[in-house]
Amino acid sequence: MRARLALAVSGQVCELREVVLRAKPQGLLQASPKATVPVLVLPDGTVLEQSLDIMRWALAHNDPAGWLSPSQGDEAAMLALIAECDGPFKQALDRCKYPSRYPDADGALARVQAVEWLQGLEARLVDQPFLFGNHAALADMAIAPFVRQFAGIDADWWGAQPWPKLQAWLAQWQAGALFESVMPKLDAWVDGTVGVRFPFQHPLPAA
Ligand SMILES: N[C@@H](CCC(=O)N[C@@H](CS)C(=O)NCC(=O)O)C(=O)O
Repeated sequence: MRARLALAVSGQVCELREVVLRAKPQGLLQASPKATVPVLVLPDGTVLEQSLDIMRWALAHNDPAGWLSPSQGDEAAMLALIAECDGPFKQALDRCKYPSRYPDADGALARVQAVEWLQGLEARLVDQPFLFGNHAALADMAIAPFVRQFAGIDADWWGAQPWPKLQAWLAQWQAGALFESVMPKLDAWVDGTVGVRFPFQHPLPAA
C-alpha cells in the first residue's frame, strides 16, 4: 500500500499487476526471485524490491505534496522513524496479529513493545498534526499502513487507548482521498496478460 500511495501522489504511471501471494506468478519470480511484494520494474530493467525504495524513487521524480520536505525534521529523521516501524514495530505487529505463526513468541511482550512505540507516535502528534510537522510526509504515509494493521487487530481495544491524537491521525488518513484511491482490490494478474494502469484516476499519457 505504501508504494501505491507514493506512486499515486507523484503521478507515476505504471502497469499494476496484482499478486496473490499463495499463487505467485512466474513473472514475479523472474523479475524478483525474492518474490515479496511490492516490486517495481523500471523501463531500464532496474528492479526495486523494497516499498520504501519505490516511494523514494517516485518522490524523487515528482513530489507535489512535499513528502520529502517535512516542515519539522528532514528526510533522514523520517527514515530513522520508518526504520523503527519496519523493524521492531513490524516484528511486534506480526506477533500480535498472527500469534499462531509465532508459537514460541511472547505475545504479551510483543503487545507491550508495540504499545510503547505507538505511545511515542502519540507524543509526536501532541503539538503537530503529522509526524514531522504540519503536513503529511513520507513518514506518515510509510507508517500509517502498519498502524492501521495494528488498529485492525481489535478495533474496540484500539478505540479504548488513550491516544486521541494517534487515533485521529489514523482516522483522517483512512478517510482521505489518496487512501481511498489506492484501495480498490483487483483481480490477480495472470502471466502473459497486461495489468491495469495505475494510478487508477490518471489517464495514460498520449503514446
Ligand atoms: N520490507 C519489504 C517487505 C515486503 C514484504 O514482506 N511483503 C510481503 C507482503 S506485505 C510479501 O510479499 N511476502 C511474501 C510472501 O508472503 O510470500 C517492503 O516493504 O517492501
